[in-house]
Amino acid sequence: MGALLGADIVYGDRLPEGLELLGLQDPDPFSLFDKDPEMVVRNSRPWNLEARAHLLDDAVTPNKYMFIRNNGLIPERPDPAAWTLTLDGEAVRGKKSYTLADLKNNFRKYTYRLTLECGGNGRSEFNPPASGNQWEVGAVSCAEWGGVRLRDVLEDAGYTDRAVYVGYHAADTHLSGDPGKEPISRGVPMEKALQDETLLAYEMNGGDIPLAHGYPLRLVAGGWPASASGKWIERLSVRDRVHDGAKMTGDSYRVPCRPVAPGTPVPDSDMCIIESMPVKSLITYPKTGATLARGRSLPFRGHAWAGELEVARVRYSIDFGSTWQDCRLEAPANRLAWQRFSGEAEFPREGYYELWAQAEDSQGRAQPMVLPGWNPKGYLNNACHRIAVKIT
Ligand SMILES: Nc1nc2c(c(=O)[nH]1)N[C@H]1C(S)=C(S)[C@@H](COP(=O)(O)O)O[C@H]1N2
Ligand SMILES: [Mo]
Repeated sequence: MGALLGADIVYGDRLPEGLELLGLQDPDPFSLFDKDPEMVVRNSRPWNLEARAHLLDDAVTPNKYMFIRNNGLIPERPDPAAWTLTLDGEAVRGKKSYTLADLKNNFRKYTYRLTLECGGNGRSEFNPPASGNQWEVGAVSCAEWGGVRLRDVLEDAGYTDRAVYVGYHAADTHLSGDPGKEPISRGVPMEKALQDETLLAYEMNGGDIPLAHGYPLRLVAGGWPASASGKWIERLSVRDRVHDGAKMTGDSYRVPCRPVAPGTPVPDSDMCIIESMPVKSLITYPKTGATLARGRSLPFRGHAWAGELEVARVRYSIDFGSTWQDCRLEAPANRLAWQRFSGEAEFPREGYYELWAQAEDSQGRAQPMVLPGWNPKGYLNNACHRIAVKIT
């Protein structure tokens, strides 16, 4: 440790067990993870960072603006030549392992833009407050992921008709340091695992996946809570039951199957696993607080997404939701990619305004204007996004 610090640790023998030296903690997560300094750090152990709305303006989110969500400690940079992926579980036909080279050479490569939103994005608004990272709006991204179809690998290994769920096991370590405990081990039902767009990705935005985002191999299940998209994947278990790994049970990534009054205790049997994420949108230009001279119209834009569904329309309001007008809405680059919306707002006179956006999915469900259904861990806040605008 002294070598790392470049100095002798004079009272090193008296250091209480488990205490980390301040000098070994990286004070600058932005350079550590190649993130823009405008990103917001929500936690340093484990590392959790989110974007601000205006940083998410790109159609394809670059690494520097991608949120990071970790439940445990990021593994040391793995040796890609030594990395293997093993398929096992009650419903696999034959246990089988693949090297990264096997995956790259023996399977067709697919590239998709996939929206990943943390199930807890927007948690900070819940009342009574929910514990966990106090995400505002920026725990969402739409990067371009390249890799093999999970389906192709599952079919290569073979699975029986008892297959129900694919659970992941990864190389990150539990905060306690206990090697017997996994920080998180979630997954997806077979139906989602077999979708065309569900990838075992080895590339992000045309290069290697950055370490914090799952290098060298991660699952990407777009449109579902991003916790289903395991990073640093070493093992996939084809289960004959709903996967019961860490954070699959209790209040983790589960919500009351039917709405409850805020603060109500919910019996375990009434909690359901979050699957497709609800419709949502974000105004990414201009930045909140924009000022504009009277008589000019304000061009604005953003992205909208709707889990497994397409976004059918996006509307905007400048009068606190009393009246709405349609935005332009583009088709997604591919299924499960977010969609660009845009418009020009006209303001009748000088003063303070808010620009609100509201998206509606292809089944006619629209974003609520205020906080939706309370749940113990503060998931699925898809309330309308607003920005402040001043006309001078
Ligand atoms: N192995 C592993 N995979 C993981 C996690 C984790 O802690 N460990 N966090 C999950 C959660 S909760 C989210 S929201 C996404 C975040 O992905 P990102 O950090 O690449 O943005 O990764 C998911 N995959
Ligand atoms: Mo998450």
